[in-house]
Amino acid sequence: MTLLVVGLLSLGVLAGCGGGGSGDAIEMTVEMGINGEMKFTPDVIQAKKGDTLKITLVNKDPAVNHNFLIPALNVNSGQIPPGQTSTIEVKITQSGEHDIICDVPGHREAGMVGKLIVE
Ligand SMILES: [Cu+2]
Repeated sequence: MTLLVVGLLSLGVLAGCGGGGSGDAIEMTVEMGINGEMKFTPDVIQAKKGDTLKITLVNKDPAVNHNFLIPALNVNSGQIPPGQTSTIEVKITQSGEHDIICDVPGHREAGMVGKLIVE
């Protein structure tokens, strides 16, 4: 029940904040650890150089901390406990394909990786 309420609330927040905007500021949500799986959802993010991404990170995992790093851009969310949300801003300064990882021990190896693809 609590999870359902939280889910509905976050949908409401997304609907409230989404749409339109100032051109190069892009809001998105990345969920982590859905059903306890070592995954980012989505695991591919596309952007253009010069964009600023406002990424809301939602740790859906029932039991495990996760984090979100883009080493090439010096992005590190810090630890996000189960059920918690954190928002980060990422200024896209380099084109190319950048790795996204969770560096909690064992998670990267278990497949908790993604890509930021910058045109
Ligand atoms: Cu993780």
